[in-house]
Amino acid sequence: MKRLNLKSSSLLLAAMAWGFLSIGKEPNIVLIVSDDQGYRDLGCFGSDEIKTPHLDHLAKGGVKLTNFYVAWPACTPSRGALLSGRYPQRNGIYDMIRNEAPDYGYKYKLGEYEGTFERVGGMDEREILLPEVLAKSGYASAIFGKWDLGVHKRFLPLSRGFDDFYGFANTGIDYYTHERYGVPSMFRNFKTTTKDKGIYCTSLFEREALRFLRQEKDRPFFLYLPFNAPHGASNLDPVIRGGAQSPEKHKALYPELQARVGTEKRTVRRYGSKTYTVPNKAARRLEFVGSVTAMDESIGKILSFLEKHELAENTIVIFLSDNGGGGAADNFPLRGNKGQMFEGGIRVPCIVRWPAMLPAGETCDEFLTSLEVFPTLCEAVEAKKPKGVKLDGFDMIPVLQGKKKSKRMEMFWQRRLDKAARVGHWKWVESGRGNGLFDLRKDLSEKKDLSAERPEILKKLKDRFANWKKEMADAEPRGPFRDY
Ligand SMILES: [Ca+2]
Repeated sequence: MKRLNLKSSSLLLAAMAWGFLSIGKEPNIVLIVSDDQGYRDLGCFGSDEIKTPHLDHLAKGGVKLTNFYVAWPACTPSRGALLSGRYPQRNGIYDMIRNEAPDYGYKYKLGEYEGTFERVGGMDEREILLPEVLAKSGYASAIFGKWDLGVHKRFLPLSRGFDDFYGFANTGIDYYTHERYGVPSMFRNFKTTTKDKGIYCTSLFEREALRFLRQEKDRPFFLYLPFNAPHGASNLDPVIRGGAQSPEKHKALYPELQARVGTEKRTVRRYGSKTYTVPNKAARRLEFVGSVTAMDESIGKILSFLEKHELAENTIVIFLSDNGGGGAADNFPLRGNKGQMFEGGIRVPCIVRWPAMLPAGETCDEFLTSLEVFPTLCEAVEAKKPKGVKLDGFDMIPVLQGKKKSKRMEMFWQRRLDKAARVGHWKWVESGRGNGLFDLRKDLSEKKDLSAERPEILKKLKDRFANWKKEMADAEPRGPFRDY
């Protein structure tokens, strides 16, 4: 929304008298991120199982993006790229900030945990994040949920432009204890808190979001709401850790799954090759869908607040999953899942609603990515983009309005040794999970490898990837993984 360019105070007074001033106000921003939700884990993305009435309502009032990617197939780098507007390899967060030892059954003692990478790693302080830019335009910014970009004080949200933080700073917790493998992990601003231990965390993030909205509704606000649902619980107990956690109330909405709940034997190698009795597939899916519906209900309360206070018209609401579905998710019709370079790892459901500027009930199949979010929001609020900082995306509003084609011609991904490139409708994957050249226009499920038939296309994509790698290598190095 462009601000009205009112040149004289008399005109301003006239505008106020006519009640026009409200349309000249900067838009509010609500950025909602879910965690490991699959491409088909929303009613409006084709699921006939999962119940997401409020997200479906959001889509009806805005634009559904069906060809939208994140910059990395798992949590930390995906979020870093979203908030910096830069490729993971450019901003420095191109791997997870997490300890691997709990995967092998190791339990940290608190004092020892303090010195681990999960505790000391974080987003390079030279990176400029979205709330810092918005603050310069007078925005109040808050984050409630999963931060995932560093636990030390200098990395925490309040050191990176946010005014208000309630949530966890590492990459995953138990939904009720708020512990990460036994380590208390809930924060209020700079301090950990155990005050709400035992309360389902989605409800807590909703509570804090509504508090912030009540407090800041009369000025421009940026509410970042990265839920941890439906990510698996980071609990040492393999029975709990097997998946998401849902309140009973929301599980009761899925009688067909409930009827099939049971247990099964599973050998978990990373716990020293032991066999456990764990929840069966239906039970894991039940916790998963229940946690999504609980999150959807919380999103509904945020949307209701906006409507009740007549803020919906000029609030940009963006919803996306941080990476492809993992665990009990449903990524149909995409191949692969979280962590992988196939579409199921990187193409995610996304919805953008902004009634003042965007059409309602539309579907956009243009090639777009989460790297577009930062420049889009800067443009929407007329904030100055950070000087001298190379952003990797562009304003996508004209594309969502149906006025322009997407400027995105290519996108690249690398996770350790796994690589992928998309150039136009062609996709190349080279990974531990499989290789191939695919024509996404005809083969969205990446079933038919065309490497042998189209060597010239394969070469072109590999060349573009090499070119991108060189550009990333030439960029000013950023920590914590890269030496600088
Ligand atoms: Ca995730």
